[in-house]
This record gives sequence, structure tokens and C-alpha cells, in this order.
Amino acid sequence: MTSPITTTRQGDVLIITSDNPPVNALGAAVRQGIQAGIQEAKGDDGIKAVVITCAGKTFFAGADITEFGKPMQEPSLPVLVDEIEALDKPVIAAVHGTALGGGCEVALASHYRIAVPSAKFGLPEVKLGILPGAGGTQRMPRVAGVETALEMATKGDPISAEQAKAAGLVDRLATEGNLLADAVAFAQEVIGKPVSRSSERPVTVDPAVFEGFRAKNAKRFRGMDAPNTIMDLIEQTAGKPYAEGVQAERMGFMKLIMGTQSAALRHIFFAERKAAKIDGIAEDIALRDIKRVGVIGAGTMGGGISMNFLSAGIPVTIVEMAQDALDRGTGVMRKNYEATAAKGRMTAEQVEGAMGLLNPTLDFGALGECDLIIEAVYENMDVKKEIFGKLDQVAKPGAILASNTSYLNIDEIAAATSRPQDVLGLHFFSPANVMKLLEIVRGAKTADDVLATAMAVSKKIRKVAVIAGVCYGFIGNRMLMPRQVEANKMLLEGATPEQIDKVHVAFGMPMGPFQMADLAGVDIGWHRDPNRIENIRDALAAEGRWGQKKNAGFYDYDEKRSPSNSPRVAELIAEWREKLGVPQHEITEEEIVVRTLYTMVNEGALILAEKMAQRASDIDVVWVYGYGWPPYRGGPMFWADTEGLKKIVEGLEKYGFEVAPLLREKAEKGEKFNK
Ligand code: TC6
Repeated sequence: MTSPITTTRQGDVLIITSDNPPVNALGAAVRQGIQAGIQEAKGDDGIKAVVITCAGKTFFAGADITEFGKPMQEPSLPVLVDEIEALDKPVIAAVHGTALGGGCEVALASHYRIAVPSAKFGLPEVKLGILPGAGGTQRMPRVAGVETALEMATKGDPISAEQAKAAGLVDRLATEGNLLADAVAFAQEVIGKPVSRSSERPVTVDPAVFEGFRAKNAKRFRGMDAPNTIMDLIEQTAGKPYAEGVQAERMGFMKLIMGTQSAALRHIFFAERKAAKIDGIAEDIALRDIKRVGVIGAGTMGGGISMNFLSAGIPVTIVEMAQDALDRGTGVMRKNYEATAAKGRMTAEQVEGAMGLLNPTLDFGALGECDLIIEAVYENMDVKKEIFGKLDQVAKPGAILASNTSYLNIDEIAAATSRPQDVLGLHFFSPANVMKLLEIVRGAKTADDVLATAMAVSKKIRKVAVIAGVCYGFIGNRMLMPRQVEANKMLLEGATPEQIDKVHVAFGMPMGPFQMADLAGVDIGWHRDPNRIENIRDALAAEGRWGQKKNAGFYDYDEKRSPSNSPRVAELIAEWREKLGVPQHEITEEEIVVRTLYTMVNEGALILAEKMAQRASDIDVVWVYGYGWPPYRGGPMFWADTEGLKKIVEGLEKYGFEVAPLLREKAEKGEKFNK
């Protein structure tokens, strides 16, 4: 097999080039090739300096994640980076694309770093539940300072070459497109100078920095193993020799990589990428061209959906029925962009650029120039059918017609047109300009190229998309239903909203079912008839307890929106218990887990058996990216696998639930949902 590494010479500079598509992951062959290159430099007096660089779209994007959990082939990455650093001839890392994880550690072990301005540096290991285990926790503080190291290694977000230069991580910026020549010139300048090794640099640590950092991020890192281990390791750089720190790093790495959190996070990494693959459709299918998008409805959803496209540079025609609604909608979009600009995440020119791509109009006929049209009006089948009938008249041939419905039948909507093959669901999640998830709903007649185009477009607007089949609530909302039903029942049987929410928050969710109801609005879906009160939720809504927006819902809220238990809600619950004659019992944490979480897994098994999701990992992606399921638990189906499917079945049976046949079958065979 040919090596992905080649070495060439320019004068007395040895150039080690990796060509390991798609992202130059540091797999065994790459590591062996670099090691051979370093040996070549060591053994040849004619070589006075080394440049390490990559072909293709990026510098090393990290260790090869597919190798994790398998026997390690020599040299390991920690050994390799030490050999790079130990060379007594200057080594220059020449960086383009993204130097991530192990890639960033190769750069840190090199004696100098040069990068094109578009390059990025990052330590994203924490997002995989592990830590920079090739000296990264020890070299980064020495090179870029403790604060930069803490930010990069515990949060995992990359920084620009410019920021890296300011932090001391990059020594020199190269001219875009001229990286190799600039790197060789840099190498020639430093030939003969004593090499500066990152691991030998001193580091100063102010304990107050750590205290402050931990306090500021306590909520963010709640329940997560990796960030806490990383903070400890960086703290250890103070006053300790490098060798000792790196040994602790090794132990920390091994512990994390063998843990469930890392397995869950790696599962989600691959699940997200797998979700983009549509079963039965060739990857090279010809796509439809999407140059302009139409959005029907300038409400919260329509506005948020439009912003995705505008931000990606795709012009949008947005249609409303009345001028004031149109003005209000475009006003909200502008305000949202300006708020982003105020936080420094957009420039004023970018705001104007995005808004300049928007064509707000009352003329439905203007949708005739759009290649993809998304309907985002309220949930009413008759209204939607009427809109799609009208769309059929004005849309150009081949335009994709999408509904943003959260529940309704896409096939019925498609039947209102003469072109059901062009119709599908695009279910965005609120706030649509922020939430990463997109459910692409495949109708019975949706054409393959329509689905594939929707998937490609989702990538352009930086969404994580999952294919769902036509069923009530698709994947996410369908699984939310049993959770909600059981949570409400438990209120009547003796639990408090706080008791149920607490279990969900302790599990790692951002909030529990009742906190979520208060945030979304208790009045959502209420029939608004004060004489028709059928349950506790209706009773709250009828009293104007609509949730956070009214400072009262399942909880009472003060001016700062801090919740407290509500005596009035307790009274209402007691009234309903009595009225319905529901027997009381003590509700344990176990019961809450089974009735609100195991039931979701059960519904997920039904969804899978009905082929409403392509694979179990797609369900996990929906819950992690759309509903705040803690990524370190890998999504409901992965979590069920880690709990053990037998245990899930026993729990469901104990509380009298009908177990989904697929779940039972897998439990009996000792199988898992995710292989
Ligand atoms: C580490 O370094 C630990 C070090 C300590 C050791 C002791 N390995 O994302 P894309 C695949 S941990 C293996 O669609 P993009 C990916 O699965 C690592 N495979 O591309 C996909 O395969 P598919 C720290 C990898 O242009 C294909 O490449 N590094 C790896 O949108 C294309 O990927 C990270 O966590 C990998 N490391 O984004 C970085 N990376 O086509 C992870 C990617 O068969 N990677 N693949 O589906 C990324 O963030 C992004 O891939 C990207 C490129 C920004 C590099």
C-alpha cells in the first residue's frame, strides 16, 4: 500500500506532506509516514529544517476517530509528537484549513507555526468526550497561555489564524495560496538557530483564573466528565515538570476514552454524518438548482426560516397577506440580525447584506420565480391545502414545494397539487434561525432528487437534517407525546411539576416537561374556550397562567423570570385529583424515568419498525439537535442501549406499558438499537 506521506526537498529543507483525504486524519499510516520523515531528517546532515504540511482541503483534522477502541498501532500520537519536538533541527508546521485535535497537537509540538489567514486552530476533543491526549493540555498553556488553553480545550470551538497569532500560537501568517513557499522561506530563516520546544517553556498560573473560569462555566459543564478533567490537567501545568503533567494527561485520556460519555459523543459525531445519507438514493444523483427561496408567512417561523437562507447568501421572497404583518415580520428579522451584530457576531455590512437579499411582498405570484418554496402558516390542514393548490398554479415547473408543518400529513398536502413528486416536509424547530435540527419529511410520492436537494440545501444553511416518514408528529414530536401524557398523569397521581422536572434536569436536559411548557406557552393548542376545561393545562390557560410570558404557568415567576413553586397550581392539581378520583401514590424517581424516558424509547422502537426513521442513530440526532437531549448520553436509542434493553422492557412492563415488538425482540436477542 502506498503511504499517504511523501517527503521532498527544497534545498536543505525537507518537506513532509500528508495526503490522506478527506480530512488528513492522523491514522496509523500517516503517523508512520511522519515518523519516517522525521527519521530521514535526523539521519541526513544535508537536511537543516523540516516543514510539515498537508495536501487537500485541510491540515490534520485530528486523530482518526475510527481507530478509537481498536488496538493502537505504533507509533501512537503522543510518541510521534514527542519525536517531532525532540528533533534538533527546526520543524515548521504549515497550516491551512483546520488544525484540529491531534492536528493542533502536531502543530504545537513543531518548533514554529505558520498559517494562512483562513486557517483555524482548535482542540475539539472535548466534544467527543475526551481530552487533547498528545500533550495538548500541557503544551497549549505553555504556548498560548492558560486562558486560551482553557477556552479552547474545554469548549472545543476553533479560533481563527488571526486570533491564534494574537495568542502566540501562530508565529507568522502566510499569504493565502502561497503557504508552502512562505513556510520554506520561514524555515530557511531559522536554520541554525537553537530550537524552541513548547514543552520546555515556562507557564504561569494564577489560581484566581481557574476559580473564575470554573464558576463562570459551572452550568455549561454540568454532568460532563471531560471539561472537568481538562481543567484539572491545565491547572497542573503550574509548578510541575512537563513530564509529570503529560503522564497525568495520559491517565485522564485513557479513563475518558473508556467511559460511556465518550462513546455517546463519538456515536453522535458519526450519527450526524450518517443522517445525511439517504437510503436507496445514489450519492451522485443530479440535484435541482436552488437560487431563490420563497417563504409563505412572515410570523416567527417564517421569519426564522428566511434568516437561514439570507445568512447563507440565498435570496428570499417572503409573502404575507397584509402589509402590517409583513412589516412586523421583516422588522423582527432585522432586530434579530442587529442583536447578533451587537454581540459582535456580525458586522453592520453583513446585516445589510442579508436584509438586502430579502424581497418582502404581498404578491403571491412573486413565488413564481422561486426554486424552493416553504409554507410556514399556522397548523390547519384546510388552509395548507388551499395554499398548496394556489402554489401549484404559480410555482415554476420543477420548483420544490415544502410545508413546515410539525404534525400534519404531507401526502394529503401533496395531493392538493398536480405534482406530489415535488412536495415534501421541511420541519424547522423554533427559533428556526438558531436550532440546528431539520426534519425532512419524505412523502409517499416525493421524488428522490427532491429529497437529495433538500438534504444538500440543509447543509448549506448549516442544519443537521434527518429524513422522517409521514406520521403524526414525525420523529421528534411523536416521541414527545408519551412523555407529556405520562408527566401530566403523574401530576394527578401525586407528583409535583418540580419533582418531574428535577429528574429531567438531573438527567442532563436543559429543562423538564413543565419548565418547557412554561417557556413555549401553556396556551399553545388551547381552544380558548373558558367554559371547556378538560384538564389541568386548560385550567391554567383559562386563568391566564400562560407560562413565562405571563410570569405564571406551572410555576410562579419573579421579575427576573426565576421560577418558584406555585401554591395556586398545587390547589388546581388537588382539585383535579379529587374531581377525577385519581388514587394517590408516592411517585419515585424510577417511576418518572420509566414513564417519561423509557416510554420515549418505546415510541422510538415503533417509529423504527414502521420505517418512519431510517436508522436508530437518526432518532438520536433528532433528540440531541432538536430537543436538548444531553449529547453525552448519545440520544434516547443510544442511551437505551447503554441502560440495557432488557432493563427498559422490564421497566415498561412494571408500569403496565405495552412494549413495542421491536424493542422486545432486540432485548430478547441481546441486541442493541445502535450496532
Ligand atoms: C483527537 O484528535 C484526539 C487526539 C488525542 C490522541 C491521543 N477521524 O465533517 P465532514 C470523516 S480526536 C476520522 O462531513 P466537513 C467524517 O466522518 C479528533 N474520520 O467534512 C466524514 O466521513 P464520511 C479531533 C473523520 O468538511 C468525512 O471525514 N478532531 C474525522 O464538513 C468528512 O467529514 C475532530 O474532532 C476524524 N478525525 O468538516 C475533528 N474527521 O464522508 C472532527 C472527519 O464517510 N472533524 N472524518 O461521512 C470535523 O470537525 C470535520 O470533519 C471537519 C471537516 C471540520 C474537519
